[in-house]
Amino acid sequence: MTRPYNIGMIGYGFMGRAHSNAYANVAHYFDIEYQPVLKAVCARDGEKAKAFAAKWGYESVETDWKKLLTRKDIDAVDICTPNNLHKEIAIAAAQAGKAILCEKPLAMNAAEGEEMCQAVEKAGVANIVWYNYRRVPAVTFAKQIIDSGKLGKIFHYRANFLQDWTISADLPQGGQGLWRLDVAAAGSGVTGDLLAHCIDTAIWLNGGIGSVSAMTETFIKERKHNLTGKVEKVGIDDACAFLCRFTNGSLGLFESTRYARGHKALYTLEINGEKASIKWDLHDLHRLSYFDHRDEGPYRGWRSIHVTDGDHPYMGKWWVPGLAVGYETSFVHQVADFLGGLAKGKPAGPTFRDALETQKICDAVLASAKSGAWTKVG
Ligand code: SOE
Repeated sequence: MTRPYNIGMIGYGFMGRAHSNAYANVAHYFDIEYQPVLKAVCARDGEKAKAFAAKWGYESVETDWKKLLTRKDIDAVDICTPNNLHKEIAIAAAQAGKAILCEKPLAMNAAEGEEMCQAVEKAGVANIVWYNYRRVPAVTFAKQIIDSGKLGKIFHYRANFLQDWTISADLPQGGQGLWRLDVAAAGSGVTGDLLAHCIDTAIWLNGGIGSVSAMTETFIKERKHNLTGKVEKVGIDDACAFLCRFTNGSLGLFESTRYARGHKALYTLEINGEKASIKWDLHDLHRLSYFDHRDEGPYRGWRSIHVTDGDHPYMGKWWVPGLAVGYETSFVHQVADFLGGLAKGKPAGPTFRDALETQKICDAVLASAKSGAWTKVG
């Protein structure tokens, strides 16, 4: 039996498209009881919201998110706004009894995130944060390999997220599309935007992080602000690198920047264990590199596994073996898992509580970069 599950989405930028595509397509590929209905999209600019609704098939438009939350025909609220609005909307949505799918990072900082966790837990509403990379089939496969014990004891975890889109000093900060450069809207720069992804994947694959030692840099110190028209100080971190100790004893090395000329969205991770290692690269997202020391001596080497077979995570739902899927499917998988979990009474993660851990690590990273000292998480 299937039943409708009405989505009210707040915001309609890049992530609004990625999420809408997932809701629109999930039932074509996955057998789910709750079938998403694109019920309403909400944005301050009514004309733009209407155009978005027409393009993606939303049934109605709201221009005030508070009004959206009063609607009885909305089951779940998807928060795709800049980070500084997550807390207020999520708490109000929880109080209105709505399930919540919130864009990453959960909040501006861990204190805000804690309030959000308490609100959803008190209201007992389902909640998830869009850390989508967990659900790239090759990354989910990495999780299965690690959980099966094939790597043995893990010594090293290494991750990068490299981009180059903010190098020009002429690029303004603030407003639509560029709020990620405005500390008042984003909370931080690459730490909350990009490293948060790497941290979420890392703690999912390799467990908790106990302490960090970080450095950050803001290469362009002032930019014109789109909302005020004035040249203003830049408050975000343009680049951030940190060392850390995982609670399982392994060592971590993370780097993110928007100043790595030539790299657009190069998220890479590598894990070295006693018996085997794995590597993954977002630019080649359907492959997982695997090295197993137990292979017969002369044949030992890195294999590049094309993660497109029916027995690879999620892949049995797509095409025939050998045919790859892309970035957008990680969002489809997240919706499938969330709704599948809902039907079973146990919605999938990362929940707000899981994402709070990432937020605490981001806070420790920023605090360490400021003080220059090793900093404990939490
Ligand atoms: C920034 O450019 C960005 O769009 C992030 O906000 C996303 O979370 C990341 O997946 C890709 O890069």
